[in-house]
Amino acid sequence: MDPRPVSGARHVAVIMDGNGRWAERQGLERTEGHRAGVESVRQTVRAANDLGVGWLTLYAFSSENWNRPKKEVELLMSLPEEFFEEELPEVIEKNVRILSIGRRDRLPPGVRASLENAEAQTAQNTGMRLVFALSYGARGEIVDAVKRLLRDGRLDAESIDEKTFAAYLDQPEMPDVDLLIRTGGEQRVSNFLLWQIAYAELVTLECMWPDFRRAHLEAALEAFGGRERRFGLTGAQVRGGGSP
Ligand code: V0D
Repeated sequence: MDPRPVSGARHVAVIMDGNGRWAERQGLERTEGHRAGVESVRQTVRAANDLGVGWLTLYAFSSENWNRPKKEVELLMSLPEEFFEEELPEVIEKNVRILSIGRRDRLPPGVRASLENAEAQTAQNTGMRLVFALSYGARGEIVDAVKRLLRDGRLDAESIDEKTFAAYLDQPEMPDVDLLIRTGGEQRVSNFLLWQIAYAELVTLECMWPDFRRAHLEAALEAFGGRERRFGLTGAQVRGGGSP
């Protein structure tokens, strides 16, 4: 079993929204917001690791983001390599394992290569799982899972349950999300991790992603720790002490 995190949240997922608006507000190009967002990624990865989070999943690029202006997509696609150039030594040193979800066949060869290099170099690591969602959409992930399941051809309909199905998702080992954080003020799920967020607590922040720091993560985890999760049961059932 994973060691119990200080925070109580085993899997934290983040929709890193508000980069473009952060930049436009100060008269900068949207791409400057994305660049600034990389610093928040660095700080958040460090903080999550320090706080004992077991899995951290970051929504970096959706399957719909390919429709952004060409210049913006090009800049975004330069960020994974930039990130690893600076951060991979520390990631390795801290025993963090890099993983990804999403359609990697759609990524430019250079991005794919640097991602696969990072995955390979950290494949034996046993600490925090750092998952980048790239060219990712949750409905697409579920459709891909159905395809793999059918191609596999071993399962008859009666033997499929939630557990066997989940093993065909992009990362079979990924646990359910405990805490989903969205920055940038919108209160939407935007096709991120639909299967895995079934019982997640949702924290939405007005803070734009480039302004997100360790203290925001700590506050969100604090809010999470203070909420009672009922998984469809009554409060009395969850707390125990006899049947109602
Ligand atoms: C821009 C805010 C890190 C969100 C954060 C390709 C949008 C900065 C990565 C990254 C992006 C991705 C994969 C990987 C290592 C790092 C990243 C993109 C955008 C889109 F293996 N930040 N980051 N990727 N932004």
